[in-house]
Amino acid sequence: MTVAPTTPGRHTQAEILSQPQCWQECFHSLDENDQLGRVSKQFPDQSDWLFIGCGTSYYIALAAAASWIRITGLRARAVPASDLLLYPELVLPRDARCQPVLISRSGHTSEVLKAAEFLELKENIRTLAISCATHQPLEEISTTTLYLLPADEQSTVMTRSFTSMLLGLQALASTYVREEAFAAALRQLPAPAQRALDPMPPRIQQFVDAHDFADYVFLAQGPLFGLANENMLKVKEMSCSYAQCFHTLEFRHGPKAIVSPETLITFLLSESGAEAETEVLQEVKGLGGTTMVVANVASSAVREAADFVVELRLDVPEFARLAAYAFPGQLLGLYTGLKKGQDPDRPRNLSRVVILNSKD
Ligand code: F1P
Repeated sequence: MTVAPTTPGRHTQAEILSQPQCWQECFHSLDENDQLGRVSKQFPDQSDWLFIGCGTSYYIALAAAASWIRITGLRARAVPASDLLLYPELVLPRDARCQPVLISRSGHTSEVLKAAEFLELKENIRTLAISCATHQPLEEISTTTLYLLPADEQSTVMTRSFTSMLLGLQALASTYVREEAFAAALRQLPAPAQRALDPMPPRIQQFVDAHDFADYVFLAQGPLFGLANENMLKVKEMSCSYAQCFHTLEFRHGPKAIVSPETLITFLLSESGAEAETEVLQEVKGLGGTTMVVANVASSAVREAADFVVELRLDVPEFARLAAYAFPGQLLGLYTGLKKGQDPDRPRNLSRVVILNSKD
């Protein structure tokens, strides 16, 4: 029987465009059986949080740690699972107990499983996991698992699972400190996020079709640095393009040497750091770079220095906007991959889950 050829990128595109609706379903799933209340009671009064993941899930950890500090006022850090395994003394505080959170869409990534076993069995630390899949090894090892099942993808590349698990952890943080206003802002996101997303696909596809970029740079500071890394990874995974990521102001200290019209430099502009970040944007434009800006609202100075502007226009607290900053990079990677004749549903060299041989 011949299998009908699927349209390249069909699944990935559908999953990208489903995000606002998916978020709605995830919040409903979290609230209907009070998953967040149950977890916050199970891990009370922890003071030092450690978010752990691999690949895209490590970038969730970066954004979740920044969110946790802002929402709860507690200490929080993010590490790739590999660092915990290879350098535990650099990661685990000697004098205090931390609360680990293991992030894994599949619940099956070998390094995350090894990290969970190390923490639970060797360090005797109770762990919280967050995943988009059930009946996977991680839930057997971790003490408790937060499930975001509507966010799972058919695709290899993580898109809605990234934004949904980030929102789920932000919602958990607001539950801990009873930040009702922030919790409500997150749950109101789907509708305005849909309005922000709707015009993006045709605009970004047109921008991609009108340019041939040699490589890509993503820049951001603070809570958006994890998002810049994720945007960078989407372009790499879906289009096999060379993409890098730096803190915005760090770009001046050497990496600026690569600025040219063939390099697309994307700025994820924050609200708190907008003035300083816009100065770097203006410098890059002055050097002849091609610039793209993702901002909640673009100032006139930004519009003057940007070749392409994506505005989110989300009337929510700054940290509640983080997930939506993933949309442009996801679409840029999708349309760039399609333009290069690739199939983002089957990214080169990648597997949906990284499972290592037991000897590793
Ligand atoms: C993490 C991950 C993804 C990557 C690819 C392979 O998976 O490394 O970041 O894009 O899909 O798996 P998980 O631990 O979140 O399932």
